[in-house]
Amino acid sequence: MTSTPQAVRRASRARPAPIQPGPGGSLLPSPEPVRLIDESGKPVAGAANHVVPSANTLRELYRRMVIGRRFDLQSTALTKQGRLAVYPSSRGQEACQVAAVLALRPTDWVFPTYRESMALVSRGIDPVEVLTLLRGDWHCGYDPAAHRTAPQCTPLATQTVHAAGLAYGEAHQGRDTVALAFIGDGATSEGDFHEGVNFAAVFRAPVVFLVQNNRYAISVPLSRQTAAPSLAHKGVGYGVASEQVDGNDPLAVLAVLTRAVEHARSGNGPFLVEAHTYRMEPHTNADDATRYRKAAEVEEWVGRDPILRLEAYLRGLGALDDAAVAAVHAEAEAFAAELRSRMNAEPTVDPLTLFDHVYARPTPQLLEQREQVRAELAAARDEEVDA
Ligand SMILES: Cc1ncc(C[n+]2csc(CCOP(=O)(O)OP(=O)(O)O)c2C)c(N)n1
Ligand SMILES: [Mg+2]
Repeated sequence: MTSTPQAVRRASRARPAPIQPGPGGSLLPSPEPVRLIDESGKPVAGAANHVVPSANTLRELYRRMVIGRRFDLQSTALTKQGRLAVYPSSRGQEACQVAAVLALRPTDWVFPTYRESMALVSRGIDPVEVLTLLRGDWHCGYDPAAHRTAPQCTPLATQTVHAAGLAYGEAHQGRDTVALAFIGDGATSEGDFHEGVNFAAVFRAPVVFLVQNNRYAISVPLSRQTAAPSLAHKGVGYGVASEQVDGNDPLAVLAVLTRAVEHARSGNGPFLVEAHTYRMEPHTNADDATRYRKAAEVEEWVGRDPILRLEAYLRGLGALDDAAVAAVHAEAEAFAAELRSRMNAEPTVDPLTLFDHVYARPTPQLLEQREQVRAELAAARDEEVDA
C-alpha cells in the first residue's frame, strides 16, 4: 500500500486503521534470518523474493564499511592514547551500521545509541564531531537538526520513544520522513522499548526499529535476556510487522532494511528488524570480555566477517578487483591519518561553557557555581604566572 503524505497525515489523525502485514504477508518474521549470500560470499538459493541491491550500491556499501572499520580501529587506538575517554566498538557490525544509513534518505532521521559512531560517520558527519561526546565533552558534537541525527543515546532504549514521537510528528505535518532507531538486544528488555514500539504501532508512526542482536549486553548473553523465539518475534505482540536477517550479510541487511523503510514511508506503520550479528570487541575499551566468553566463539564469528563476505561476492561478480580494493583501503588509511592528527591536537575547552545552555535564565545557584569556577580558574592562572 502506498500513500501520499496527506494520506499518512489523515491516517495518523483518524482512528488507527488495521495494521498492514509486512512484506512476507504476515506480521511474523521469517522462521530463519534472511540471507542472500553465504559466509563465502556465494549467492544463496531461495532468496528470490528479496531484491538484490545493484553492484554500484554494493560497491559503495563496501567502501563505507572498509572506511567504517578503519575509523573504528582508530577510535579504539585513541582510547589507548588517552585521546578518548571511552569507545564502544562496532567492529563486526559494519553491515548493519552502513546499510541502515544507505537505506535512508538524507531527510530521514536516525536515532543512534552510543555504539553507532560508525553509522554516523557513514552518514557524513565529521568524525571529530562524532567523537566529541566520547572525548568527554558535555555536548554531542554535531548539530542534530542539520544532520537529522539525534545525539547518541546512552540511557538504553529511550531513543525508541524519541524516534516514535518524531516520526508521528512528521507524519502529522504531512511529511513522509522515516525515523530509524538503532537498539541493542539487551535494550529490548527495557520499558522504553515497549513504549516506543507500542506508541509507534498504535499511531502508525513511520519508524524502523533496527535491533542489532550482537549476542551480548555487556556480559549478559542473549540466553539470559529473553525467552522469545527471536527478538523480531516481539513485533507481533504490538501489531508490528517484523523480519529477521543475517546481520553479517550486507546484501540481506540492505535489502531487508530498504523494504522496511519503504513499508514505513508508505503509511503502513512501523517495522521491526532484528539483525543477527556479533560484537567482535569488548563492550567498550573499559571491559574485559575474556571474563565471560570464550576465544573460540569470537574466532567463529571472525569467519563470518561481513566485509570479506561482500568483497568475495563483488569479486565473484567481476565488480571489484585488486586495484579497487587497494584504492578503498588507501582511502580508509588517509581517513584514519587525518582523524589521528586532528584528534591529537590539544582541544581548547573553556570550562565555563559548562554553565551555558542549561537554563534560558540561569538559576541563582548556577550563577553562584559559575562564579566559583571562574574564581578558581583565575586563581590557578595567577599561580602559573607567579611560578
Ligand atoms: C537505562 C539503562 N540501564 C543500564 C545501562 C547500563 N548499560 C550500558 S550499555 C548496557 C548493555 C546494553 O546492551 P545492548 O542493548 O545489547 O547493546 P550493545 O551494547 O550490545 O550494543 C547497559 C546495561 C544504561 N546505559 N541505561
Ligand atoms: Mg548487545
